[in-house]
Amino acid sequence: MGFINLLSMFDTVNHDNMFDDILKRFGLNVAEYQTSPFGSGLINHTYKVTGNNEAYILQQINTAVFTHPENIADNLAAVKRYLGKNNPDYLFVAPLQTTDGELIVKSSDGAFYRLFPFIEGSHTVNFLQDKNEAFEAAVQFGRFTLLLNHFDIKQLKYTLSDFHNLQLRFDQFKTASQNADAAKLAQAGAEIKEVYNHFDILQTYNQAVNNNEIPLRAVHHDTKINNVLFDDNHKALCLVDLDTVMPGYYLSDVGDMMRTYLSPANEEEKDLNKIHIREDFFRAIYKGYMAEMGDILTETEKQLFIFSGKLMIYMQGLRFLTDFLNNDVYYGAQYPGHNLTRAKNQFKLLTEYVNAEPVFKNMIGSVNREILAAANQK
Ligand code: GN1
Ligand code: MG
Repeated sequence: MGFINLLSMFDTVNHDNMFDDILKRFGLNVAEYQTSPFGSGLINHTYKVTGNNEAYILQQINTAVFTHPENIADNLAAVKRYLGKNNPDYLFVAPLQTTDGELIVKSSDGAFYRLFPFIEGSHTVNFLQDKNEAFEAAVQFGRFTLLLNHFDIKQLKYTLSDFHNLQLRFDQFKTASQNADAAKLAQAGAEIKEVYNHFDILQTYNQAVNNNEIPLRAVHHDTKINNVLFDDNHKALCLVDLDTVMPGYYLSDVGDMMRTYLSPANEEEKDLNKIHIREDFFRAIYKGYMAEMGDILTETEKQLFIFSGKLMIYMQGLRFLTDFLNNDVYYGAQYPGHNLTRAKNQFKLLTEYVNAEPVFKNMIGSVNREILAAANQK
């Protein structure tokens, strides 16, 4: 943490240091490139490498989280092979190979890195203001799972086991609350109560997954808006941050879009009054995702569309709260109580979301009627 803060004090990292060895492995003449911190992910550290009229993205994998980085490389290689064969025009941003044909490089201090091409003319959106961008993103995440519909997901390794397993997240929260000191428990009293107020979410989740009511699919698992690259005309170009591509439920992808696109204020917002639901963004997500996945989702999956948002908002609230109780070991904290503030934010979002459910139901009905009418006209 301290180290990365130090780095960002300088705009550019002089390359005669830590990254030289890594960039050399990719055949780059390091004297020609400069490296600077890039992006805002909480888990991996990302840099942009520029020079020689080209650009790359260099990323250090957080191996405290991804304990088997080779699984990430294997997954992306398998998906790349499949898409390259079946959908050659699809822009899949896979890591580049070193001159030795490796997809991941271990630096002398034991850290793991990979290098991606920088997609020219692309930019990321950190604050979603345009519902068409929400639509574009939803199309991209839907298309990804659609194109992999016949890909054998047994080829995918779990890069993080039980990543979106809500029962496990709940159990981790329980353990954390048993171990936390009294002061922290008192501070988090209202949020702990919220966990139990929304216990029905855990029950619905368990019902769906324990009875195999919904299928596993190849999903992205991190659908926040800055994991989609856009062009200057606000059209989505492709997906990035593919480390958590693995078998999972479509609920993860749609639900995390709900969690991160619907409110104009993001998970860092301390002023809870700024958190509210932009209903037209829900409509955009539904239209975009269903345009791709509408024909392959099962009826049971479709019935859980609105539930997906509750699932992911609740899960993130649990995760932030758990980390607060665990002294911020996972997400880190920029100020005391940071993860409790994030948890409060997510539980406020959950309340707003639940209140909007009747509106969401109506919207789904009206979009479905539109789709049907359009189909009848053909
Ligand atoms: C982490 O690193 P980043 O910001 O892409 C986390 C997500 C959370 C998110 C919350 C591997 O993602 O699951 O939703 O923080 N990723 C991992 O901001 O834990
Ligand atoms: Mg991520």
